[in-house]
Amino acid sequence: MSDVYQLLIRELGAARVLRGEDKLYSYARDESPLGFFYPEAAVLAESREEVELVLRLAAEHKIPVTPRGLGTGMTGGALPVAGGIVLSTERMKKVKEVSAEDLLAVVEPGVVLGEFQTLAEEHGLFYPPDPASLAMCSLGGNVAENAGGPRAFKYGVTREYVIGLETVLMGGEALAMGRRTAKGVTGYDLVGAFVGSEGTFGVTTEITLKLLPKPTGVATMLAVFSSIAQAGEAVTAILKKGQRPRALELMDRLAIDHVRPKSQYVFPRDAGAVAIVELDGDVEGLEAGVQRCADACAAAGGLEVFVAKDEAERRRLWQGRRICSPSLREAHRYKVAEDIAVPRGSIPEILRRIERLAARVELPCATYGHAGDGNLHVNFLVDDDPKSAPVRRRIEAAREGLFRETVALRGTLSGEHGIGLSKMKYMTLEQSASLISWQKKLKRLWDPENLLNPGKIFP
Ligand code: 2HG
Ligand code: ZN
Repeated sequence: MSDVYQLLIRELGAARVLRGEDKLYSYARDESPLGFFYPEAAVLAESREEVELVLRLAAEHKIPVTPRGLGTGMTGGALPVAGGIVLSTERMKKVKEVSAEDLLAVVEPGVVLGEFQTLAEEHGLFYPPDPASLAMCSLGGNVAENAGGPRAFKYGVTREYVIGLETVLMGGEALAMGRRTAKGVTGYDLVGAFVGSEGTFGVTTEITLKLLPKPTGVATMLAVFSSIAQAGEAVTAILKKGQRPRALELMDRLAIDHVRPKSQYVFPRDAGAVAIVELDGDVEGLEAGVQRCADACAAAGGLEVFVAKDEAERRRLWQGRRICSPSLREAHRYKVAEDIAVPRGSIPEILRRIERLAARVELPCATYGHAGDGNLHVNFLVDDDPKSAPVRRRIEAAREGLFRETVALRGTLSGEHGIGLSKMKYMTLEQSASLISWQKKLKRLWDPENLLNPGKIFP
């Protein structure tokens, strides 16, 4: 087996075939709380040909391979649980094309999302998906996880923007799929199937992304409530009014209080909950939309509404929202972060059930997230080491309880973070045995020996 690593070192150089615990430290973890899984080596590929080489050798020698973007995943999708090789595409950072005429871009998987959005905007274009980690996540990782974010409310998630993919299969065969056109129904939608497959079907080496014209106006407001229940009612009221903001987010009191120390935006004192509502479109039409959303918030019991007065204030507000997850993690080392989604109309009901559940398992719970999509980040705040059996039991009760309530409301285990390693054992709560078995068959089609990102998604 070690011959393979020697060979890779010979081909790519020792600087790109990392070995030994010290060098592998950052490839053994991700943003999940699942800890460290050390691979034998991390290979930093710089081209499709190199990805082909790694996957050919790995198949020949039956070495498991775990593809990796920038490691910001929250469910352990990039953890090399079976050892072997971590195949990182972080160095494949070329933006090959941005076309204002065809409204698309062609990129390599290692391009950082935030940098790509800025570049698109310099061309008068717009790439909507905006997970909170946008400054440090890669487009390849976004494709693997079908990443979402606040703007998914109006614009949809990553899958809606990926129109073409070049992927390398286990064994080293490269496959180009999809198109450059706005529409297309030639053959099966394999692009749709590969997006969100959590690195279990193939390794992405090139992505063709649909772009939109950049909206000319944006308005962002913050509505303050005394309770999360009222904020939830406001979300439903805005939806019922037929409003289509581009983002409709909630943060409860605990989430707000945790971001205060590092937030550039000063959240109103004593806020029990806030809703962040962002509208875009023609500047002229924005004011009326803001007013209608503000009215809906007031009718649901909103105390105050603040409209960001300029771009700088908008940015500060979003910075405050984006640091929810890291701020909670910093304060509660063992926090358990979920990302369930329920049908939009069930937001007030799931919020009530979460509150009851948190009380029952005796864990403080911070809830925030993409309420407009029914997608909530439910964070149980754990300070004691989960290695102790009573702590572990409470965490398990919280997670299972949450998933059961979610599924009872016809929701789903994951709105945007994927199943990865952390939610595998709950799959059967949501999906039938036969649906799971057909998905496993699909996986075997692309990777018969189960060498690509093994041990993920399915129990
Ligand atoms: C967000 O929306 C991210 O901030 C992370 O998806 C959420 O803490 C989390 O689970
Ligand atoms: Zn999120």
